Amino acid sequence: MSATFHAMWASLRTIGRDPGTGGYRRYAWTGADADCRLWFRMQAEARGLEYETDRNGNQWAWLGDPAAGDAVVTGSHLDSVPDGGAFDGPLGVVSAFAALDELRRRGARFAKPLAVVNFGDEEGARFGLACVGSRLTAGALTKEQAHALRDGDGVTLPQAMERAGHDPDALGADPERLARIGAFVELHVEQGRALDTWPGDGADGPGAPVGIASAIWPHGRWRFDFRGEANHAGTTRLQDRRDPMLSYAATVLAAREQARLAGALATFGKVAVEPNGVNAIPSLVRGWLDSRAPDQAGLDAVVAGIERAARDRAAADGVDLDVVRESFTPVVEFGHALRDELAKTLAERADGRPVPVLGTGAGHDAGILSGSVPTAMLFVRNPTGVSHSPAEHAAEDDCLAGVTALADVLEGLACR
Ligand code: HGY
Ligand code: MN
Ligand code: MN
Repeated sequence: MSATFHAMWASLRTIGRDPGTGGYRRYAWTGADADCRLWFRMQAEARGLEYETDRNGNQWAWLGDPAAGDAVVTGSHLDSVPDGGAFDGPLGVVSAFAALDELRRRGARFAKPLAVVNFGDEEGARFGLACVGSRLTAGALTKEQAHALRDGDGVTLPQAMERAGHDPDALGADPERLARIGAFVELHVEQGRALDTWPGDGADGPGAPVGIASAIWPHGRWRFDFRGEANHAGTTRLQDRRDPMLSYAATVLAAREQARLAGALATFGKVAVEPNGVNAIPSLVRGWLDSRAPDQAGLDAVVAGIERAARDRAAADGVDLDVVRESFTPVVEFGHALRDELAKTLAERADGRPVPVLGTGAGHDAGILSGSVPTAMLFVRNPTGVSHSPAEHAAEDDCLAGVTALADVLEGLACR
């Protein structure tokens, strides 16, 4: 198993990787994305799997006839955040192929169709909306809404897709495809340290290599547009300024305080300034807020508090403010039946020791699909908890334990 895992990891590792930082830039419908897609197709065809790209640009590799229905599907995404890590997404896709290899090695007899999937544009790094491929397929995003997306250079999603050879007019819900899926299981590197610090059960010390997801926090992205008045940095008196940078800076600090008070999370990680000159007071400052909370009421309260603080400060600065929600995912509670079936399978394979069940604040395609098909997630230990960073890492033994666990649950779901 480790040989095929390593071979896949090595062949994927260099695609879209920045030689300076070691981080990844695999954005939707770019050259790096095309290279990832070619990689996926080669892995599928090397295994004799039936390869297809669906109307929304998601890639599927089938073992067995999809039309038979009740398919067991596993996979994740290959795109990244700007300067992201190697594991977020790819670990789930590589592990899916490796788990299939392992089932074949075991001589498993497949009673249902099985597929490996790569969902397109999960991170929304280029067009701002998370999980575009799975949202379109689930009908949570319309073709018209997708066509309205544009990147920071003004390129629309349809233009980018056409340049990449994919028909943007084909976009849309795919209920027939979803109706053929009996279960979707996504393996993902944990984006936190819950598994690394999981209390031991006496026989073993703390920590566990693999866990099962219970829920995903509600979360979203809001764009704050602060419009002031461009002017000369060297000649404009302080009292004469309408400086949007001040309003933005105060809002960033207010976001941190609101989140702290509410036991939630709020991050301004992306900002765009016009005209962005050292000696010019900005005319416009655009800041993107990512906020998440354990429940919807908490999220609503945090975002409302941040927006209130932003409006108060903008008014004081003589600055106009528009706030636009660009992405939102409601709370996801993974279905207990599939979750408990996975927990039972993994406990049986671990001499009865229970596998951790844990929630997360990170969004995933499994969360989007959970409204349409039975979905579950497996997490692989991340010893530092760091993610969305070149420093993201998971130990080789834990990655292989994840493949074994995924093979075990797929065997339980798809094989007789
Ligand atoms: O932002 C997220 O939670 C995920 O990485 N898309
Ligand atoms: Mn991510
Ligand atoms: Mn991810």
